[in-house]
Amino acid sequence: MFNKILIANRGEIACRVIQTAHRLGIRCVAVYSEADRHARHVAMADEAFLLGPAPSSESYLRADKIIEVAKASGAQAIHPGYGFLSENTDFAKACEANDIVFIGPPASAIASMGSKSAAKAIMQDAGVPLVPGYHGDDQSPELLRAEAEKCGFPLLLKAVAGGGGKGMRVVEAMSEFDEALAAAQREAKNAFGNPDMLIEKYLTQPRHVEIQVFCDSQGNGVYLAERDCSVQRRHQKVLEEAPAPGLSEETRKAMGEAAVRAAQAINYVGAGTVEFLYDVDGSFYFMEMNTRLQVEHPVTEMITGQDLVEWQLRVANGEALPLQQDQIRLRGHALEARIYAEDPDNDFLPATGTLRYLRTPDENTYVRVDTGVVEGDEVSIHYDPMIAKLVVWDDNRERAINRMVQALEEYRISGVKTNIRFLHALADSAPFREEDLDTGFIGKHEDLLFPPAQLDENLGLVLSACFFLLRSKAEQTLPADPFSPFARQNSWRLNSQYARPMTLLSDDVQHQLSILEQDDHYEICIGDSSYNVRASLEDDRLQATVNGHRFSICGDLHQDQLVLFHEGETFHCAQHREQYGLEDQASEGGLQAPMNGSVVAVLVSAGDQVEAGQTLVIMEAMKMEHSIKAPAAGTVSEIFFAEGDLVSEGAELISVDLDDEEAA
Ligand code: MV4
Repeated sequence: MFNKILIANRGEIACRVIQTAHRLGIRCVAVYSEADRHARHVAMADEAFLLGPAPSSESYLRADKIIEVAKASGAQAIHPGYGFLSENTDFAKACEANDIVFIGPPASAIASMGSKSAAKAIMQDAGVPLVPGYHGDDQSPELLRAEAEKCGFPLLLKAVAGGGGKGMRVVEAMSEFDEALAAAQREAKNAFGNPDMLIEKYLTQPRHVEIQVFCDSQGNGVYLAERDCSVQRRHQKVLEEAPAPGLSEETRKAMGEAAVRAAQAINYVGAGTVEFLYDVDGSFYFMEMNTRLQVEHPVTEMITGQDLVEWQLRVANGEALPLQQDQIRLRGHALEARIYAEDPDNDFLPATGTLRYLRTPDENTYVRVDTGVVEGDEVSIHYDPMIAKLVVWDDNRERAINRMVQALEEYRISGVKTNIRFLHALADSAPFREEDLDTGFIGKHEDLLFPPAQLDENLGLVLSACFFLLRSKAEQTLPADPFSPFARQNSWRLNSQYARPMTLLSDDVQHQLSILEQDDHYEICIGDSSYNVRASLEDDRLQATVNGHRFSICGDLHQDQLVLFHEGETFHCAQHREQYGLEDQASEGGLQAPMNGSVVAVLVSAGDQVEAGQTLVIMEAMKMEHSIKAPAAGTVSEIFFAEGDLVSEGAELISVDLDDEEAA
């Protein structure tokens, strides 16, 4: 086996490869960009080399530098992961030219799958079923019309050079054909530099079912069952599972054998995936082949009990496949949900920010988390916004879904928007549970996938108030917190009848609460509603009984901002305070942003003389304004931000030279 390999990737897949390599006693060389200096994959590796600036084109796509690092570090092989250089024929060739093993298929096999029409021709010869249609070189409009006529409607025009759904057009009738063809050709020419088209019968409700194949360099090939990846959004997989619900043993065998024929037709070596369209009537058709280890490989590992990265390493090392076809057994059902930093309520716009609070479900036989990030990491614009893959397994699909729903509820992230609630709604939806799957699933069931908040707003406010109170009580033993209600010893603590007001801001609305502490419980009033509450807080978990209803709920309190995690959803609120305390500000006169937010107003200019307590800057976070005040009299020396700027917590906003007598 290799002594040392280089992992030409980042994030969860780099970590995943390192984990198996270490188990096999192989040393790992990581590469990283400037944005990834402190990344988990770098920390896990035995050594790591800087490639360059954050953009992939200057780091993870720099084939030349990566090969140089492999040679300098003595790595015998390179694992490319997925994405980046994993399906780059030039890179595979460059490895070979430098006597480094590329842990993947031969460059020629990658190249064979580059063109859709060429791939279809190879598959036809290998006896792999194709969607009826035309994939010839003759692209004359007359011939294409005749082929369209032969194929029937609806049909699909696909760019020969396309992929991932780009350059596709559905044609419903011959009367639309000429115009659709011209448009599709124009689009394909612009996007891929090649206007050539395929014609296919359009399947209206297909499923995406793909077979995991593996081949060794002795010519053996096996399939490790299938994955159903029908739940996609804009050609982006969201939820994957294995085995495919409802697929018969015969279909699995036929599809698996077709996939192995497909791989062997291109002299494949290593891990590959053959994607099929699976039609409602049980027929299946070759779609494309991915010549890499895929993101969703863990569901296959869970149902086969095999480590596919270990298989890759063994095969790349020239060993025969670890198992023969009849030794591959399937057990139970696995699901994978891709947790993304994105905003489902804003058209799934990628989200960025700091993973301020990050808790994952406990891992065991049933639950696996593949991730490349830790709490405190930054999710940047530079790379894929996937935070983690949550993988679950159980004896059957229903149990596996229950595990998934439970695990999503235990996955808690604040600081960056995520799709966790969306995944929770999806996995728990009736049509998903009922196996009503096809590639249109998300579009068809939108009404179920964006449910209104489940936690009643008043309840959320009451629980939040408890969290604020109990956290501040817990911090009482620490140096005095001037905002703690318990700092008001005279009026609050000693007089049990004093009702303390609390202002909470949620969803842009201020809520006035009044809290009366009795001997062993609180009476909390919001408007006309009154809540009898008993509560305790241990670390980040609040146990509260509200009018007899018991909650066990976690929260992340940061400055004045609280996020409560409730059954996969989050409840956000902020405690309103009159002002930011002078005591909080740096005594030297450097005034820092107390939280992430934006600058609403800068009320002074450089050179201005200011008095103690004078408001200098107004910030806004979560729609609430905070005044930044001068800690003492002095002169403004520099202002670092302007109105409208976004600032990060801790950033210096303004500096004030304090007058001598004050500064001492
Ligand atoms: C199809 C199809 C229906 N009929 N081909 C989309 C991506 C590309 N690689 C193949 N795709 C499709 N090809 C025929 N003849 C429907 C799709 C399709 C799809 C396929 C798999 C997963 C998600 C999809 C979403 C929309 C359309």
